[in-house]
Amino acid sequence: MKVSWDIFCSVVDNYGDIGVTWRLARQLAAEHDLAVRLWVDDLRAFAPLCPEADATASEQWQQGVEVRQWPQVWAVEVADVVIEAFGCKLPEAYLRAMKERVSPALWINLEYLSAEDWVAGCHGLPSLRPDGLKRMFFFPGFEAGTGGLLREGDLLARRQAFQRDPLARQAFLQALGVFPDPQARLISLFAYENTGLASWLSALSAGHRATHLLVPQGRIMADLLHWLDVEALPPGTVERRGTLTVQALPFVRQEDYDRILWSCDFNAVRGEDSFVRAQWAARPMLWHIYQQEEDAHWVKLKAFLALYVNGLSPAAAQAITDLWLAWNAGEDMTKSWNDVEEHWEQLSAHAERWCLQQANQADLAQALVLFYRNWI
Ligand code: TRH
Repeated sequence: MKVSWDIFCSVVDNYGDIGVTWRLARQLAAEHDLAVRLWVDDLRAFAPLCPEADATASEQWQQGVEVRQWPQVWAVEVADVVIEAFGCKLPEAYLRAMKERVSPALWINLEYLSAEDWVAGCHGLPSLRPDGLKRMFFFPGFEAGTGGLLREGDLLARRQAFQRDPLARQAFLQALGVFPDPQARLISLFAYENTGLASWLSALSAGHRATHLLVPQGRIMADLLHWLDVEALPPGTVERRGTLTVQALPFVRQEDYDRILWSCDFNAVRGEDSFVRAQWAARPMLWHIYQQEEDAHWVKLKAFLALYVNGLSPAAAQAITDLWLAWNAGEDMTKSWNDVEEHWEQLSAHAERWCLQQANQADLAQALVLFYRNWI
């Protein structure tokens, strides 16, 4: 019999919680031959990532994963491994069933990704609860001693094959309705609301290089419309300002979002999952971090930058750091964008190097499976 895994996802906002857990669930089922159930409390966030999904179904099978809506009444058998994603709080009835289980289940709290240096020290630590249950803390991360990053076994090979094949890229973009000028640089933009956007778009539109900007539907749209001075930009629509072409895209399935990242020369991403996928795309990028209370996100942003710029010249490191800090503060991007353009080649080579360096770590699904094997 297959080892059974239950993954619990509570959708707080946006797509990160479901994005990460859906990706993990698929990989565990596909690459580790596990029986995986993904429990989601709000399936409306799932359907855009997986358009075959039925947002109203209490149970459905998608890509080898049993996807379940959190029910009103819990009467299910506890799995061998229980993943509580991002501290989402397991249902009381499920916890009671865990206490009654004859052989204990491994209970893992999968934490948010952070590059802070305390992460390796806390990764894998247990916490004993007053009710006798034990919960293990599992931290994704960028350095040895952490749980690593989500990365499917064949991801890099698929990405490299796609990037080496201009016809595959062209066919993919055409199917999306994207026909960039052959010399144009392609940039994707997935971000939260940002007051710095106008200055970046102005710098792009006044640039000496043509840029084709792809913007999937999302929270940045209002700032984009404001700068363009248009009322709406339905998916597919193209607007031109100076050397900048702006094109709205639909929100695409998760697999196709990867291909967008692979197709672009530069990717602006946000949150957690798109941030990791942009690193596997191996192109220079700009991260809009998810804002936290009391500005806790700044520490995380700077911790990642400190790792990421390793190996860049001081000037290139400063340029990319300034760009990321300006973006996340919603400040003027003109100077930092021009500085980044000066180091374009170096930043591009660095992105590939960073990707390969990160791929030396065991991936997160593999690390979880190993963690379970060592635990039993
Ligand atoms: O949506 P997000 O802002 O999610 C955030 C973060 O995860 C944050 O840490 C968390 O606390 C908060 O949610 C609750 O960004 P993220 O993590 O990049 O998730 C977006 C997902 O959407 C990712 O899996 C990629 C996917 N996606 C598509 O599938 N198609 C698309 O067209 C786009 C733009 C994204």
